[in-house]
Amino acid sequence: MRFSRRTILKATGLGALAAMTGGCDAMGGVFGRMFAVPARDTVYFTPNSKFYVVNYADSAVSMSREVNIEQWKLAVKGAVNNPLSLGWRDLLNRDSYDQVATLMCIDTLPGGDSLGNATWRGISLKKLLQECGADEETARDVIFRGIDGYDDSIPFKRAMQDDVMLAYLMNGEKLPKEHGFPVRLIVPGLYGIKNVKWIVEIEVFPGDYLGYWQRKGWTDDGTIKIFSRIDSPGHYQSLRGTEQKFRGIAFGGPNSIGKVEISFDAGRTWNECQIEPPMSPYSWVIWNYTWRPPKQGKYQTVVRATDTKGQLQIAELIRPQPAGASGYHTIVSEVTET
Ligand SMILES: Nc1nc2c(c(=O)[nH]1)N[C@H]1C(S)=C(S)[C@@H](COP(=O)(O)O)O[C@H]1N2
Ligand SMILES: [Mo]
Repeated sequence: MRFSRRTILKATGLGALAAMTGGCDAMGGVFGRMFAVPARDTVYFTPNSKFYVVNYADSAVSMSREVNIEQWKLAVKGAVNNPLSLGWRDLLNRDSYDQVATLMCIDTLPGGDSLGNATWRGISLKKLLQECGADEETARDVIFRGIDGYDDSIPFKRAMQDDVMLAYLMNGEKLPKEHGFPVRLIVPGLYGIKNVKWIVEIEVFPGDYLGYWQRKGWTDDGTIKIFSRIDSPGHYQSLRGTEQKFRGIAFGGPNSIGKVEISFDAGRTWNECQIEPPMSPYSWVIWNYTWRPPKQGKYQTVVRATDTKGQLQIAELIRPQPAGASGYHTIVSEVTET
Protein backbone atom coordinates (compact mmCIF):
# COMPACT_ATOMS: atom_id res chain seq x y z
CA MET A 1 0.00 0.00 0.00
CA ARG A 2 1.00 3.60 -0.47
CA PHE A 3 -0.57 6.85 0.54
CA SER A 4 -1.27 8.93 -2.48
CA ARG A 5 1.02 11.91 -2.37
CA ARG A 6 0.58 13.39 -5.81
CA THR A 7 -1.09 16.46 -4.44
CA ILE A 8 1.57 16.93 -1.78
CA LEU A 9 4.23 17.20 -4.44
CA LYS A 10 2.08 19.61 -6.32
CA ALA A 11 1.32 21.70 -3.28
CA THR A 12 4.76 21.99 -1.74
CA GLY A 13 7.09 21.74 -4.72
CA LEU A 14 10.63 21.94 -3.46
CA GLY A 15 9.43 21.53 0.08
CA ALA A 16 8.63 17.92 -0.66
CA LEU A 17 12.13 17.43 -2.00
CA ALA A 18 13.48 18.94 1.19
CA ALA A 19 11.51 16.41 3.18
CA MET A 20 12.87 13.55 1.17
CA THR A 21 16.49 14.56 1.31
CA GLY A 22 16.23 15.47 4.96
CA GLY A 23 14.41 12.26 5.70
CA CYS A 24 16.52 9.97 3.57
CA ASP A 25 19.78 11.42 4.75
CA ALA A 26 18.69 10.98 8.30
CA MET A 27 17.40 7.48 7.62
CA GLY A 28 20.50 6.24 5.86
CA GLY A 29 23.05 8.25 7.77
CA VAL A 30 24.39 9.46 4.45
CA PHE A 31 25.82 12.95 4.69
CA GLY A 32 27.77 13.07 1.50
CA ARG A 33 24.99 14.46 -0.68
CA MET A 34 26.07 17.70 -2.19
CA PHE A 35 22.79 19.16 -3.32
CA ALA A 36 21.37 21.93 -1.26
CA VAL A 37 17.79 22.14 -0.12
CA PRO A 38 16.22 25.58 0.23
CA ALA A 39 15.02 26.81 3.58
CA ARG A 40 11.33 26.58 4.39
CA ASP A 41 9.18 29.39 5.74
CA THR A 42 8.20 28.86 9.34
CA VAL A 43 4.66 30.07 9.93
CA TYR A 44 2.06 29.84 12.66
CA PHE A 45 -0.71 29.10 10.21
CA THR A 46 -0.32 27.12 7.03
CA PRO A 47 -2.22 28.84 4.21
CA ASN A 48 -5.01 26.61 2.90
CA SER A 49 -3.47 26.66 -0.56
CA LYS A 50 -0.22 25.21 0.83
CA PHE A 51 -1.73 22.77 3.29
CA TYR A 52 -0.72 19.17 2.53
CA VAL A 53 -3.35 16.87 1.02
CA VAL A 54 -3.40 13.11 1.52
CA ASN A 55 -6.13 10.84 0.17
CA TYR A 56 -6.16 7.07 0.07
CA ALA A 57 -7.03 7.28 -3.58
CA ASP A 58 -6.89 10.01 -6.17
CA SER A 59 -10.50 9.17 -6.79
CA ALA A 60 -12.85 11.35 -8.71
CA VAL A 61 -14.95 11.56 -5.60
CA SER A 62 -12.21 12.83 -3.36
CA MET A 63 -10.64 15.27 -5.75
CA SER A 64 -13.24 16.71 -8.04
CA ARG A 65 -16.76 15.87 -6.99
CA GLU A 66 -18.95 18.89 -6.40
CA VAL A 67 -21.09 18.36 -3.33
CA ASN A 68 -24.65 19.54 -3.76
CA ILE A 69 -24.91 21.23 -0.41
CA GLU A 70 -28.70 21.44 -0.49
CA GLN A 71 -28.96 17.67 -0.72
CA TRP A 72 -26.05 16.84 1.53
CA LYS A 73 -26.89 14.98 4.76
CA LEU A 74 -24.92 13.84 7.77
CA ALA A 75 -26.43 10.80 9.50
CA VAL A 76 -25.76 9.93 13.13
CA LYS A 77 -26.77 6.36 13.89
CA GLY A 78 -25.86 3.11 15.64
CA ALA A 79 -25.99 2.78 19.42
CA VAL A 80 -28.01 5.98 19.89
CA ASN A 81 -31.54 6.56 21.17
CA ASN A 82 -32.42 9.23 18.62
CA PRO A 83 -30.74 8.80 15.26
CA LEU A 84 -30.28 12.12 13.53
CA SER A 85 -29.89 13.46 10.04
CA LEU A 86 -28.35 16.91 9.74
CA GLY A 87 -28.42 19.12 6.69
CA TRP A 88 -25.98 21.94 5.93
CA ARG A 89 -28.19 24.58 7.55
CA ASP A 90 -28.70 22.43 10.67
CA LEU A 91 -24.96 22.22 10.97
CA LEU A 92 -24.47 25.98 10.63
CA ASN A 93 -27.24 26.68 13.14
CA ARG A 94 -25.50 24.76 15.90
CA ASP A 95 -23.13 26.37 18.41
CA SER A 96 -19.66 26.52 16.92
CA TYR A 97 -16.20 27.27 18.24
CA ASP A 98 -12.72 27.93 16.93
CA GLN A 99 -9.74 25.75 17.68
CA VAL A 100 -6.16 25.94 16.48
CA ALA A 101 -4.82 22.46 15.77
CA THR A 102 -1.96 20.87 13.86
CA LEU A 103 -2.84 18.04 11.50
CA MET A 104 -0.12 15.53 10.71
CA CYS A 105 -0.08 12.51 8.41
CA ILE A 106 1.16 9.22 9.85
CA ASP A 107 3.30 8.83 6.71
CA THR A 108 5.53 11.80 7.62
CA LEU A 109 9.28 11.07 7.74
CA PRO A 110 11.66 12.83 10.12
CA GLY A 111 11.89 16.38 8.85
CA GLY A 112 8.93 15.76 6.53
CA ASP A 113 6.31 18.10 5.16
CA SER A 114 2.99 16.32 5.63
CA LEU A 115 1.74 18.46 8.47
CA GLY A 116 0.11 21.84 8.80
CA ASN A 117 -1.45 24.13 11.35
CA ALA A 118 -4.83 25.83 11.00
CA THR A 119 -7.68 27.44 12.87
CA TRP A 120 -10.69 25.19 12.51
CA ARG A 121 -14.27 26.19 13.19
CA GLY A 122 -16.90 23.59 13.78
CA ILE A 123 -19.30 21.97 16.15
CA SER A 124 -18.70 19.80 19.17
CA LEU A 125 -18.95 16.09 18.45
CA LYS A 126 -19.62 15.45 22.13
CA LYS A 127 -22.73 17.64 22.15
CA LEU A 128 -24.02 15.99 19.01
CA LEU A 129 -23.53 12.51 20.47
CA GLN A 130 -25.19 13.55 23.72
CA GLU A 131 -28.16 14.94 21.80
CA CYS A 132 -28.52 11.64 19.96
CA GLY A 133 -28.53 9.82 23.25
CA ALA A 134 -25.43 7.79 22.55
CA ASP A 135 -25.54 4.70 24.72
CA GLU A 136 -22.55 5.04 27.02
CA GLU A 137 -22.96 1.47 28.25
CA THR A 138 -22.55 -0.24 24.91
CA ALA A 139 -20.61 2.35 22.89
CA ARG A 140 -16.99 1.47 22.38
CA ASP A 141 -16.00 3.25 19.17
CA VAL A 142 -17.36 6.01 16.99
CA ILE A 143 -17.01 5.37 13.26
CA PHE A 144 -16.79 8.16 10.66
CA ARG A 145 -17.50 7.44 7.01
CA GLY A 146 -16.50 9.67 4.14
CA ILE A 147 -18.33 10.02 0.86
CA ASP A 148 -15.24 8.55 -0.87
CA GLY A 149 -15.65 5.22 0.93
CA TYR A 150 -12.96 5.96 3.51
CA ASP A 151 -13.66 5.20 7.15
CA ASP A 152 -11.96 5.25 10.52
CA SER A 153 -12.91 5.20 14.17
CA ILE A 154 -11.88 6.69 17.48
CA PRO A 155 -12.71 5.33 20.93
CA PHE A 156 -16.05 6.58 22.27
CA LYS A 157 -14.27 8.01 25.32
CA ARG A 158 -12.00 10.05 23.04
CA ALA A 159 -14.98 11.17 20.98
CA MET A 160 -16.62 12.57 24.11
CA GLN A 161 -13.76 14.98 24.86
CA ASP A 162 -14.33 18.68 24.23
CA ASP A 163 -11.53 19.09 21.68
CA VAL A 164 -13.04 16.75 19.07
CA MET A 165 -14.66 18.84 16.38
CA LEU A 166 -16.69 18.47 13.22
CA ALA A 167 -15.06 21.29 11.27
CA TYR A 168 -16.50 23.27 8.38
CA LEU A 169 -14.21 26.32 8.28
CA MET A 170 -10.44 26.25 7.82
CA ASN A 171 -8.49 29.43 8.55
CA GLY A 172 -11.72 31.40 8.23
CA GLU A 173 -12.62 30.02 4.81
CA LYS A 174 -15.18 27.46 3.81
CA LEU A 175 -13.47 24.07 4.22
CA PRO A 176 -11.74 23.55 0.85
CA LYS A 177 -12.92 20.63 -1.24
CA GLU A 178 -9.63 18.75 -0.96
CA HIS A 179 -9.69 19.12 2.84
CA GLY A 180 -13.13 17.60 3.27
CA PHE A 181 -15.96 19.98 2.36
CA PRO A 182 -18.56 20.18 3.76
CA VAL A 183 -17.37 18.71 7.04
CA ARG A 184 -14.40 16.80 8.47
CA LEU A 185 -13.25 15.46 11.81
CA ILE A 186 -10.52 17.19 13.79
CA VAL A 187 -9.12 15.05 16.63
CA PRO A 188 -6.14 16.87 18.13
CA GLY A 189 -3.17 14.64 18.90
CA LEU A 190 -4.19 11.77 16.62
CA TYR A 191 -2.62 11.26 13.18
CA GLY A 192 -4.39 12.43 10.04
CA ILE A 193 -5.81 8.97 9.33
CA LYS A 194 -8.33 9.55 12.15
CA ASN A 195 -9.34 13.00 10.85
CA VAL A 196 -11.92 11.75 8.35
CA LYS A 197 -12.91 14.12 5.51
CA TRP A 198 -16.20 14.45 3.57
CA ILE A 199 -18.13 12.87 6.47
CA VAL A 200 -21.62 11.65 5.62
CA GLU A 201 -22.12 9.12 8.41
CA ILE A 202 -21.25 8.81 12.07
CA GLU A 203 -21.97 5.50 13.78
CA VAL A 204 -21.76 4.79 17.49
CA PHE A 205 -20.41 1.25 17.53
CA PRO A 206 -20.50 -1.40 20.27
CA GLY A 207 -17.21 -3.05 19.23
CA ASP A 208 -13.65 -2.24 18.26
CA TYR A 209 -13.91 -1.10 14.65
CA LEU A 210 -11.03 -1.34 12.18
CA GLY A 211 -11.01 1.41 9.57
CA TYR A 212 -9.53 1.64 6.09
CA TRP A 213 -5.85 1.79 7.11
CA GLN A 214 -6.24 -0.56 10.06
CA ARG A 215 -7.51 -3.25 7.70
CA LYS A 216 -4.18 -2.79 5.90
CA GLY A 217 -2.16 -3.23 9.04
CA TRP A 218 -1.76 0.33 10.33
CA THR A 219 -2.30 1.41 13.93
CA ASP A 220 -5.78 1.84 15.37
CA ASP A 221 -4.41 4.03 18.15
CA GLY A 222 -2.87 6.78 16.04
CA THR A 223 -1.30 8.85 18.80
CA ILE A 224 1.08 11.34 17.21
CA LYS A 225 4.74 10.93 18.16
CA ILE A 226 6.83 13.95 19.09
CA PHE A 227 8.18 15.62 15.95
CA SER A 228 10.63 18.44 15.30
CA ARG A 229 12.08 19.96 12.15
CA ILE A 230 14.76 22.41 11.07
CA ASP A 231 13.17 24.75 8.52
CA SER A 232 16.06 27.13 8.04
CA PRO A 233 18.77 27.22 7.04
CA GLY A 234 18.28 24.47 4.47
CA HIS A 235 20.30 21.27 4.13
CA TYR A 236 23.72 22.09 2.66
CA GLN A 237 22.93 25.77 2.44
CA SER A 238 26.23 27.59 2.52
CA LEU A 239 26.51 29.69 5.70
CA ARG A 240 28.53 32.89 5.84
CA GLY A 241 28.90 35.17 8.88
CA THR A 242 29.48 34.94 12.60
CA GLU A 243 25.80 34.58 13.56
CA GLN A 244 23.48 32.01 12.04
CA LYS A 245 19.77 31.95 12.82
CA PHE A 246 18.20 28.49 13.01
CA ARG A 247 14.44 28.16 13.06
CA GLY A 248 11.83 25.46 12.80
CA ILE A 249 8.81 23.79 14.33
CA ALA A 250 8.17 21.17 16.99
CA PHE A 251 4.95 19.31 17.64
CA GLY A 252 4.07 17.16 20.64
CA GLY A 253 0.87 15.55 19.34
CA PRO A 254 -1.41 15.10 22.38
CA ASN A 255 0.92 17.20 24.56
CA SER A 256 2.51 20.62 24.16
CA ILE A 257 6.21 21.09 23.62
CA GLY A 258 8.28 21.93 26.70
CA LYS A 259 11.78 22.04 25.25
CA VAL A 260 13.59 22.03 21.92
CA GLU A 261 17.32 21.37 21.58
CA ILE A 262 19.72 21.63 18.68
CA SER A 263 23.06 19.89 18.19
CA PHE A 264 25.84 20.80 15.74
CA ASP A 265 27.88 17.67 16.42
CA ALA A 266 25.52 14.88 15.37
CA GLY A 267 23.86 14.69 18.78
CA ARG A 268 26.87 14.56 21.09
CA THR A 269 26.12 17.92 22.71
CA TRP A 270 22.84 19.86 22.79
CA ASN A 271 21.87 23.53 23.06
CA GLU A 272 18.47 24.70 24.26
CA CYS A 273 16.43 26.69 21.74
CA GLN A 274 13.97 29.48 22.41
CA ILE A 275 10.34 28.51 22.01
CA GLU A 276 7.70 30.99 20.85
CA PRO A 277 4.36 30.72 22.69
CA PRO A 278 2.07 28.13 21.05
CA MET A 279 -1.18 29.22 19.41
CA SER A 280 -3.09 26.56 21.37
CA PRO A 281 -2.43 23.37 23.34
CA TYR A 282 -2.96 21.43 20.09
CA SER A 283 -0.62 23.45 17.91
CA TRP A 284 2.99 23.13 16.88
CA VAL A 285 5.44 25.61 18.34
CA ILE A 286 8.09 27.64 16.55
CA TRP A 287 11.64 27.48 17.90
CA ASN A 288 14.69 29.69 17.26
CA TYR A 289 18.40 29.39 17.94
CA THR A 290 21.25 31.73 17.12
CA TRP A 291 24.49 29.88 16.48
CA ARG A 292 28.02 31.22 16.33
CA PRO A 293 29.92 28.67 14.26
CA PRO A 294 33.38 28.10 15.77
CA LYS A 295 35.09 27.62 12.40
CA GLN A 296 34.52 26.69 8.76
CA GLY A 297 33.42 23.19 7.97
CA LYS A 298 30.50 20.81 7.80
CA TYR A 299 28.33 20.31 10.86
CA GLN A 300 25.79 17.56 11.34
CA THR A 301 22.91 19.52 12.74
CA VAL A 302 20.17 17.71 14.63
CA VAL A 303 16.99 18.84 16.39
CA ARG A 304 14.99 17.11 19.11
CA ALA A 305 12.03 18.08 21.26
CA THR A 306 10.64 17.20 24.68
CA ASP A 307 6.96 17.54 25.57
CA THR A 308 5.51 19.18 28.67
CA LYS A 309 5.27 15.75 30.31
CA GLY A 310 9.05 15.37 30.02
CA GLN A 311 8.93 12.76 27.26
CA LEU A 312 11.86 13.09 24.86
CA GLN A 313 11.32 12.64 21.13
CA ILE A 314 12.27 9.09 20.08
CA ALA A 315 15.73 9.03 18.48
CA GLU A 316 15.43 5.61 16.88
CA LEU A 317 14.83 5.77 13.13
CA ILE A 318 11.60 3.91 12.52
CA ARG A 319 9.57 3.93 9.31
CA PRO A 320 6.01 5.26 9.32
CA GLN A 321 4.30 1.86 9.06
CA PRO A 322 2.49 0.81 11.20
CA ALA A 323 2.35 3.45 13.94
CA GLY A 324 4.18 6.54 12.70
CA ALA A 325 7.87 7.33 12.13
CA SER A 326 10.43 8.37 14.69
CA GLY A 327 13.98 9.68 14.41
CA TYR A 328 15.60 13.10 14.53
CA HIS A 329 15.69 15.49 11.60
CA THR A 330 19.32 15.93 10.62
CA ILE A 331 20.84 18.31 8.09
CA VAL A 332 24.32 19.34 7.07
CA SER A 333 25.25 22.92 7.87
CA GLU A 334 28.18 23.96 5.75
CA VAL A 335 29.97 26.99 7.15
CA THR A 336 31.95 28.54 4.30
CA GLU A 337 32.95 31.80 5.99
CA THR A 338 32.97 32.94 9.62
N1 LIG B 1 -12.58 10.63 3.58
C1 LIG B 1 -11.25 10.63 3.74
N2 LIG B 1 -10.72 11.18 4.84
C2 LIG B 1 -9.39 11.19 5.03
C3 LIG B 1 -8.52 10.60 4.09
C4 LIG B 1 -9.09 10.03 2.93
O1 LIG B 1 -8.40 9.51 2.04
N3 LIG B 1 -10.46 10.07 2.78
N4 LIG B 1 -7.16 10.62 4.33
C5 LIG B 1 -6.73 10.76 5.73
C6 LIG B 1 -5.32 11.02 5.88
S1 LIG B 1 -4.27 9.70 5.72
C7 LIG B 1 -4.83 12.23 6.26
S2 LIG B 1 -3.20 12.46 6.62
C8 LIG B 1 -5.72 13.40 6.37
C9 LIG B 1 -5.20 14.51 5.47
O2 LIG B 1 -6.00 15.64 5.54
P1 LIG B 1 -5.72 16.83 4.53
O3 LIG B 1 -5.70 16.25 3.15
O4 LIG B 1 -6.80 17.83 4.77
O5 LIG B 1 -4.37 17.38 4.92
O6 LIG B 1 -7.04 13.10 5.98
C10 LIG B 1 -7.51 11.85 6.43
N5 LIG B 1 -8.91 11.78 6.16
MO1 LIG C 1 -2.24 10.35 6.67
